Amino acid sequence: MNFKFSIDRAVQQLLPVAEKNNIQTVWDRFKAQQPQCGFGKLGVCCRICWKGPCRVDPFGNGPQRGVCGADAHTIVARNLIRGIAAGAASHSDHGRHIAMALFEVGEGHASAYKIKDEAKLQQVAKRLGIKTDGKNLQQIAKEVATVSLDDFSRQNAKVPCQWAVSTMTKERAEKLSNLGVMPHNIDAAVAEIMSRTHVGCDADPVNILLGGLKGALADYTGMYLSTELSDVLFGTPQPSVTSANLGVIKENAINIAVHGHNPLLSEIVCDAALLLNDAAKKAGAAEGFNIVGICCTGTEVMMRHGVPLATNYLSQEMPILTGALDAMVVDVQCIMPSLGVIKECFHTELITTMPTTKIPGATHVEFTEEKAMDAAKQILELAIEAYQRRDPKRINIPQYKETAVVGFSAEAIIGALSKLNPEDPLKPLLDNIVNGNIQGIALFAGCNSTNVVQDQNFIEIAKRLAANNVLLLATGCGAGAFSKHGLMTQEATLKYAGEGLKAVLTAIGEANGLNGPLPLVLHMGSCVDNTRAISVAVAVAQKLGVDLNKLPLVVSAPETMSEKAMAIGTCAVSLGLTTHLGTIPQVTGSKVVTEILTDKLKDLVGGYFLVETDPEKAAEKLLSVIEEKRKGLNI
Ligand code: NFS
Repeated sequence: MNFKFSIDRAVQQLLPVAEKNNIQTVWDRFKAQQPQCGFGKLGVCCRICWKGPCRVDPFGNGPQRGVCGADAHTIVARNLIRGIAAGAASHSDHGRHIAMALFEVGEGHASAYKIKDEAKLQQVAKRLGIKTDGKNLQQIAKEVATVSLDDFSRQNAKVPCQWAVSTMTKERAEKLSNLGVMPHNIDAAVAEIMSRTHVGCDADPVNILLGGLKGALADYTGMYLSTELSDVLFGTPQPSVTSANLGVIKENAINIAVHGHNPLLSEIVCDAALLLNDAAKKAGAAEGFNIVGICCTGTEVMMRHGVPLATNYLSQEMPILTGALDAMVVDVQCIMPSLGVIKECFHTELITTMPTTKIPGATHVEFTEEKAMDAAKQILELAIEAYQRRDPKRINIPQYKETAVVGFSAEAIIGALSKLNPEDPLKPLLDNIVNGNIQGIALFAGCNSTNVVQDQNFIEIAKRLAANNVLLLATGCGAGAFSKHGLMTQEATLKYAGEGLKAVLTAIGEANGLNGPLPLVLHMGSCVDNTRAISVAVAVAQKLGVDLNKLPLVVSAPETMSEKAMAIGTCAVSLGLTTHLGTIPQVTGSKVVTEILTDKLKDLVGGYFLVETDPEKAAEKLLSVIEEKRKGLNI
């Protein structure tokens, strides 16, 4: 087996197991797809109507327009923003679900849930302009949920989404409103993209891309409320020590992986596992239930409960190959349909839970807020049954696991900084940015992709930036990569951080009683939690009296692939941030679209996409952006 697919040693150990058992993994299927369609890669294939499919000849010899007359620029722009719409729909559907659950709690229903962070609820209410005097928690919860749900249903286009305008700098909100890209309704922004890209509608690539910006800001709105309302219901993450990689699966426990994105079910699975732990022991598992995470659902429970992470997106099939995973419970998004095939070769029970995400081969246990605990218990019972079928001879758990210090919500970061300066917690951060101990900040986000060696770009770029005193933040599968490879540890700080960065992380760590520095990469959560990083950036920008595009802050999505990532990236750019992509977006068939995304947007919103597939060069380019921003601030 060729090991160039992943730098994760646990994956390397299990790929031969797959081969031996005749199991196709994501990498085998990727190979079988070669050569992939060149037209699709360039974004010049249009399948929007049934006169097609049409494609434009990128070399200029063949047809330059589709049957309806759409040229490459129109086709590429339409394809891109349809992806953004899908991403925005996914994140915000997740947000709607959380908001609805909060509403139910406010109504006194959904007994499995309660408000775990009252202070956050008050703070969110205040931000949304909700008066709280004399109201009890339930009333406030209901009003916060109602105002949040208004962002999905408002028909007055003159009133912007409240979660968007209340969370960015004033200048940014004005700029985006003046450009006509501030959404007034998340669902309407998604619907607008679908309608304007229908056959015979918007053909102007610039106008189409502006629609994409609006969709990305709808995505921002949905992500922001997902994170904040999840904190209200499940608690705001605080630092804790846990571990990551397949070594977290235990031979003497009933192992259950929670996978997907929405914490509504996984939270209750964790609660139920504690309640029913004796049943697992009675079934013969000395250590009871062992819950482990995959993708962003994994990240959500990792951030709040220190649940260890089994793996990130691209290697999601591997936990089944250990022969010791008894159940995989999935909710929504980033779940490979192949799991339903692979689990047939082992004893693992694959359990779908959402009516919109069913997978052939899986057992479906429908999840509802009202009966959340019942569903969780049923899932645990299925896991116990599967455990009885486990074949000890087939167990092969790669003994790789790294310590990971996680849980760096914005509140946790400000809390840690306040130990240095209780009156003005941001001051130590700003002082160290100004004096150059910290040159800048990089937020790593996004997925893994078969287009690159798994995790490699993340690790290489991060090490390079850290050596150059860039403070590193991470979310989503990027954070998964760093946790699996030991970069969320104090040791990594001592080993890889430049002197200035090391001094700052040590000062903060010591002030917080950690007997050493903060970890090299701060885990800020799942992909919707990119908004946690934005909230810190907005606070810093406001304190400096500048807009976000002036900050020495860059975003890097070096292994990105999903439509959600397209939406997040475009959202970061719309907020004014330089955003690196390490995989080539499917837009290069249009010179116009490519130029807008990588250059012209800079004039319009301050942010732009920086595409660089070579990790070393990418790090260099990100460092020059940071340097340029520092110059702009005269520091
Ligand atoms: Ni983000 Fe999370 Fe991972 Fe990519 Fe998928 S799990 S929401 S989309 S693959 S980072």
